[in-house]
Amino acid sequence: MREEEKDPRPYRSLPRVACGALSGALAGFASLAVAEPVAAAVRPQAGPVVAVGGAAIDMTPAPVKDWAIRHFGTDDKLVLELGILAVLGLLALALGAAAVRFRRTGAAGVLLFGAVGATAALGRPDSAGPADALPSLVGAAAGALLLYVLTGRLTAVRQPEAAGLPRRAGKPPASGEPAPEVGEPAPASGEPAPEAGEPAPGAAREADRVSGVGGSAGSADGDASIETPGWDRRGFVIAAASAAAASAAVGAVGRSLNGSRGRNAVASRERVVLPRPGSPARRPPRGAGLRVAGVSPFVTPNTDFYRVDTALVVPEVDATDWRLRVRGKGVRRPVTYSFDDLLRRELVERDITLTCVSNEVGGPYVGNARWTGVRLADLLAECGVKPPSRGGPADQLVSRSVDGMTIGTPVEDVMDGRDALLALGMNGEPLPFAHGFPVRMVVPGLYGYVSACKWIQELELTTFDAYDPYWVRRGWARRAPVKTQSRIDTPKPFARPRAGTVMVAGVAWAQHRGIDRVEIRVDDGPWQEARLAPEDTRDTWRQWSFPWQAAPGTHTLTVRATDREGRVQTDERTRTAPDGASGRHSVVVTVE
Ligand SMILES: Nc1nc2c(c(=O)[nH]1)N[C@H]1C(S)=C(S)[C@@H](COP(=O)(O)O)O[C@H]1N2
Ligand SMILES: [Mo]
Repeated sequence: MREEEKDPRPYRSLPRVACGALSGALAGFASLAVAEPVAAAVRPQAGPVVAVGGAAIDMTPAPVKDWAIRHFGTDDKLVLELGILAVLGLLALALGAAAVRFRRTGAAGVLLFGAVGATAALGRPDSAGPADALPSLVGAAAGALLLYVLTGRLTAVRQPEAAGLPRRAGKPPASGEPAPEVGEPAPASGEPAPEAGEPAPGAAREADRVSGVGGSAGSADGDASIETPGWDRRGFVIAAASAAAASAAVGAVGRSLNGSRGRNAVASRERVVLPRPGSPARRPPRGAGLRVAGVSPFVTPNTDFYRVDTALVVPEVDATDWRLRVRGKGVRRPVTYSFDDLLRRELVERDITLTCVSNEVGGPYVGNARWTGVRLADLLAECGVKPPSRGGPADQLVSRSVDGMTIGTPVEDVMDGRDALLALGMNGEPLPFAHGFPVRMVVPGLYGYVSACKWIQELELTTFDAYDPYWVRRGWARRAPVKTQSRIDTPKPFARPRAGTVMVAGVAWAQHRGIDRVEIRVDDGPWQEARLAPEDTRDTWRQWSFPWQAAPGTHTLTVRATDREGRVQTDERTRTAPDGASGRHSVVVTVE
């Protein structure tokens, strides 16, 4: 108390500003909460945070995105979403604090945020039309109204009949009764609750008027004859608490509506029974998976398979009403396929290793799975499509996903006899949602961003001249065959193995060309041949191992692969952009 007596003004003016800030936070919360059920009715992806997050992802320059992927991995989206909420929260607090003084401006500010959200939603590539603006707009309208009402409580000046009231009390006049607000919740985080008997907090002017009478704990009586315009603390707390409760309820309803949408998709996935493939995968040769501890398993389990995409919310598509359209140059007439149409075709099953162009040398964005699907080349041929080498007018196949991703693949590659698939299954189960349920593309030999469209819904035949898909517009190469690469899985960097025989092992890949040899170098020594596990297909990675007679000391192990076209993995280090990292993986270990 003593401190406040010294200079009461800043402290006295605080609680009201804090309540303003709290109003701002509540208005933000209400906006997002009200947007939930509206988004559930319109489209979950049209929700403000998802839309703004999606726009942020799209506007992020490639190097920053690469950095984010590197540092946060698959958590990059969570980090982004939390970041957006944190920024929104801070802005809401500031807006609320300002709204104590400028009530209309505060409310207008909330509407402005709504406009930003709506603009982001309308600008999303998967936007379904003007309705996408509704979640942000309706939410912001609710938030603006709430802020206006709450700050109204803060500014409500007690008119003459208030004279004689205990200064902050919402209670009937009672002479000398201690102000009842002692037990009230603190108005905002960390704000000390004003103590009983303090003068009514308020704008500096009001504080001036009452400053002579307060300041001593427990003496709430003051001079009842002074007119003390105050604000209705009790009314504010009640209004704020009800608003918070109502927002939480509305938000919860919205969430559950969204959830039920998802449940239909989940149910549709559970109903899928993949028929036996007419063309099963060849059984991998014995020994394709080495028995060496620490090496990546030959088949990557679905739960461990890397995931790279721009989707803030994994699309949950109901297979029952999923359709794939095929249209564009050289397509006789546009054709639409349902999920059942695909299931009725001959299914092929193939082991194919998928790699991301954002994979650093030695990085984790590579996995090998057994995919079940239909032959993409056959389906295109049925629609009248011819590859450029046979006179077809389209050289680029653009796949579009339900979330607006566009991916461009050379028509020639898709139709040159390789196992380009519209995949429905991954390692014996329907595609997991995160990996593209109900249908995705997989094309051996090409990085995922130019071949592996998940949640696919359209195939458009066009040309590389006429159209640049999503990543190409962001500076990545139009065409991107996978570079020959190898990785040391064991020992791990900075491991401390015992001297003697140390098993060095890992994987090497050069999809669609095949791996011919893998060599290991210890420090600056000669390249030594590693033992290669038998090849499954040239579209899959190969494991390799090398029994190293390790002498004590710190050593650098380096690996290089040579593909079937005789190309040795280059030593020249490049970044991932624009067409995949090159260079050799090495690991430093200390032998004890
Ligand atoms: N719809 C959609 N499909 C997509 C992407 C995406 O962002 N959206 N990313 C692509 C990239 S860059 C890669 S490497 C692969 C990754 O597939 P996975 O997540 O199943 O491993 O999906 C491709 N398909
Ligand atoms: Mo990728």
